[in-house]
Amino acid sequence: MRGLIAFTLLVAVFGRETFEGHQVLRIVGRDEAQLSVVRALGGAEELQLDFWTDVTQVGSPVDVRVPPRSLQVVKDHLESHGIQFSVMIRDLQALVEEEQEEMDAAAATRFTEARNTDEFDYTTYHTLSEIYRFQDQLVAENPKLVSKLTIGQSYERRDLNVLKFSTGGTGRPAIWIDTGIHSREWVTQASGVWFAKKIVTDYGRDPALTAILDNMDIYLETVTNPDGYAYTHSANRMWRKTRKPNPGSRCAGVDPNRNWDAGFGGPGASGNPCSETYRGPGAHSESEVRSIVDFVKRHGNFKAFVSIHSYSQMLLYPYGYTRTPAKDQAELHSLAKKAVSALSSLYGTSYRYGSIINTIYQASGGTIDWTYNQGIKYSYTFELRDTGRHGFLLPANQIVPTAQETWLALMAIMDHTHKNPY
Ligand code: BPX
Ligand code: ZN
Repeated sequence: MRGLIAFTLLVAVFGRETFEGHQVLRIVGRDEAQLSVVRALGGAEELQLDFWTDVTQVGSPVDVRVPPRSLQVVKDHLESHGIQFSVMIRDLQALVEEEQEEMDAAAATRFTEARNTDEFDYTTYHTLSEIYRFQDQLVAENPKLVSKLTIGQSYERRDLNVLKFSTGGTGRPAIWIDTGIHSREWVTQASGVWFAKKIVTDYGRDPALTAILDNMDIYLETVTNPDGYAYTHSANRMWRKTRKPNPGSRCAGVDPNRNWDAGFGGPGASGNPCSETYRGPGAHSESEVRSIVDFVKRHGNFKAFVSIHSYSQMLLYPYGYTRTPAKDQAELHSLAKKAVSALSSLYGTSYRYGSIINTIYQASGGTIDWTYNQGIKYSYTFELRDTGRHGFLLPANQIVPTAQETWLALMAIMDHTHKNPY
């Protein structure tokens, strides 16, 4: 406890949590017994482990961030149980500093903030206020195509902004895209910004996108968890959840991808507020989630819903909470195959695809299980680059290539949705 208080003070005084000496281990459990050992490590709160991937399936790698004071214990423990692991990231703070230095250097060469969205630097990571400013500029530059809706406020009262791309009409069928529901997955918010610019650039030029937008609207929420995102800049680069305090616990935040009313409370989520996959006190308890739920219901005509995460290079469809195949499994699977092949065509990036539960792990209360059960057939989740070399700290020089290749997959999904009305 004294350690924790000293540490909290340190963060309060010096601002940011450091990850000096933190390593990311990749653990592969050979059988159920080994998985139980790994899960038990997660339950030992004093070790302060941060599971970057959840432990639910034999043979699937589990990436865990381990602080220096727990490293020896954890490694010894794994070895004593004959559990295989490797060091994926040897010094996490080095990656954090590299990323921060790149951001600072890019900011220094800009002198002033971008005056318009052509000047915006798509090759670097940005703060929340820079992204919000970009959104307003994009609207001001393209008033006939783009508008900004505020669908609610976050726990800390930040606006939840959604860009609407529409060429007119009322009650048109629509496509939803969100990025950044997990705040530390920075390449997703950065890609969301790039997608917004891509849409205004390609409308009227790219026949496929033009046809889509002549019949459908696109809604894009780029910073779906703004409190978390601000916190990743100000205090803890590795923050994933929302920022709402949990009464009776010293741990804050709810996992907004376990908070939806789809298998809520079942296996593949935690009831422990200190867990990275804490489901929250009830379904839709988080304002960031509730605002989307209300908006989607009020709108009533979404035909595709794409929720974008990183990392692990996967394209996933429902379900995550149950092994029961989705009724549209065959179509979802063949469209995923097509989307992934379009993605790979650009830089050869390879993606796995399939249902959440069969491809990554069991997860309950996930976004797209809820949207699918609401009748939105084309519900997908992406896990963008990479496969663990940098994890959430993807170097900024990969932002644009990642966004470009992902856009090809998004176009495949949007085009199919447009051509297959239901
Ligand atoms: C994706 C969709 C539905 C349920 C789970 C996922 C995987 C996602 C998660 O656990 O919420 C993984 C992640 O993006 O958060 C982190 N990661 O694997 O790197
Ligand atoms: Zn995520």
